[in-house]
Amino acid sequence: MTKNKQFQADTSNNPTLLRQLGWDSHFDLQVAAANATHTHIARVISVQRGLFLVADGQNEWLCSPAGKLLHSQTGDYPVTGDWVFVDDSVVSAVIPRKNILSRGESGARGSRTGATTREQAIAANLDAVFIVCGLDRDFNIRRIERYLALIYNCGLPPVVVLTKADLHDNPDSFRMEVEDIAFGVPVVLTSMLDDRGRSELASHLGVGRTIAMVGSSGAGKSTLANMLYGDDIQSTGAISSYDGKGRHTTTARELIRMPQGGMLMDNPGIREIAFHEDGHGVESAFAEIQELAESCRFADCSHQNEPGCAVLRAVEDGELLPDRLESYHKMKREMQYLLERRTKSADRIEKERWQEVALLVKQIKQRPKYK
Ligand SMILES: Nc1nc2c(ncn2[C@@H]2O[C@H](COP(=O)(O)OP(=O)(O)OP(=O)(O)O)[C@@H](O)[C@H]2O)c(=O)[nH]1
Ligand SMILES: [Mg+2]
Ligand SMILES: [Zn+2]
Repeated sequence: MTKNKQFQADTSNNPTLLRQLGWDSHFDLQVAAANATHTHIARVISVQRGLFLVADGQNEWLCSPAGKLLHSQTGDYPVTGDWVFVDDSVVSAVIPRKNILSRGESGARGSRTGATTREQAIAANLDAVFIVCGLDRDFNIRRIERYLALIYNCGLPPVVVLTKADLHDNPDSFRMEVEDIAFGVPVVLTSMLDDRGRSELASHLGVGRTIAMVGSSGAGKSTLANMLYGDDIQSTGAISSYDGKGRHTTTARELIRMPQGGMLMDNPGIREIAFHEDGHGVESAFAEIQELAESCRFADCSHQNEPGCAVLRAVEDGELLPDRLESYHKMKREMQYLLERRTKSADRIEKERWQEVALLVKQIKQRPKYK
């Protein structure tokens, strides 16, 4: 089969193979709406130096982005997990996503260029996210809280995976600590030494499912991928004994096709966690505070110093940890900041638009009239 023949007609897509890579009826509808019958469909399984490694269930090949994608400012630049239209070896468009996991806005980064937006996106079209945290110095309950809020914000179901359980005699205490802040979220203990947690995690995979892993460098994501796969397919790194922080071992994001069916995405460590401006991730992540708040005297209680605040009372009574409330306030403030920033920039855009219109009107008025 020649290269051209292979990639030109839509009939060359095998629907069964696409479904194994995660294709479902949502995308059928998107394609029908796009009215694009003569393009090949593939999934981005990794992004490497501006090139996309794509797969259609039969082949894997590298593609470059079409010019119009490079200059797009609307955030529809392909990320790992995206379904794309490809013409030969050029990705021409992204099929509208079901969801996107992104790092959110990071206040410190300033510039709102396309490149910045791209950098924030981690993965598209997911069914669940594993929050991977090592039971060594990596363990940090406040960080897990932030990941939970981030993932809820994206509308995705989280699973907390506590790796390196072999380092403790009683790892269950960590599991319970996490369960206390992550209501109804599965918390799974794993260890590469005895495969515990393996079958429970494998049950989240399955044909058509896509799961991404997030967590700091050295948390044990690649080790987990290997354990679930049943073979060493991802390279792992040793932790430097000096600071307990892993070196960045996995540098290219990659969707791995799992023997259980489904795809697992091994991410490089996300060191920074920030938020989207929209969504109710904080509320979902702090469900118990939300519930207490219903008993506050004032409906708009900020739980800081108001009389009749049920949340503050719960802290006094020892039912709610002060750290937990502080964490809630901190995330709320961050959200507020992002919201304000967005409103401000929207105002500025509006202002600039009117300036343009005014200029245009002026030019029209000045134009000599020909009769
Ligand atoms: N004792 C113990 N060590 C583990 C376990 N899982 C991972 N490790 C070790 O932790 C280190 C980091 O593991 P990786 O799987 O490479 O971590 P990663 O999250 O993929 O890191 P990046 O690719 O840098 O994001 C390696 O030295 C592993 O051997 C475990 O269950 N028990
Ligand atoms: Mg890794
Ligand atoms: Zn209150």
